[in-house]
Amino acid sequence: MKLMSYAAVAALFTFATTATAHEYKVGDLVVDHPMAFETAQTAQTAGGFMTITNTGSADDRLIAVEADFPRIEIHTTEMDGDVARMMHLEDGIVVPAGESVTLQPGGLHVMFMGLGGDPFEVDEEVPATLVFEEAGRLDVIFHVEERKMDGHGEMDHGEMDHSGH
Ligand SMILES: [Cu+2]
Repeated sequence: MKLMSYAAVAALFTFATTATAHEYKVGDLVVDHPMAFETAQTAQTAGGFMTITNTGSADDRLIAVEADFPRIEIHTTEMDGDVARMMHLEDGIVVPAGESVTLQPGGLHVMFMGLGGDPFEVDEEVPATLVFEEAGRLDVIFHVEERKMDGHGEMDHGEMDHSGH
């Protein structure tokens, strides 16, 4: 009886989490929950976030992201006084062997550029291809989620200083 009840709980948990979490694998890499926040109608850019885990014994590197936008860059964010400044990472993001790297608001992110009047809307699915130096190409879906206005760690990319490019 006890085993069955644990199994039932596990099944419920799995069912409940698959609604929002999604995961992709290529080679030794696991990409967890690629997502973006909804944008304003006039936004020209949107940030993409996810966690990349390298289960292998060799470092890998996210070198590019491809999707149906005029331009996509990999950015990091640095504070310059009170101003969050985004920097284009020309060499991409290293994912060290046995470690995870998280792209999140206020830090590393994918920048979809040139939205051109077609904002990201809640529950929209944005297909993209992640290009890794070693593991190769991985098709993923960035799921667009509601932007929570709680003032914690959220950024309006449209108002950020891009002069670091
Ligand atoms: Cu950016």
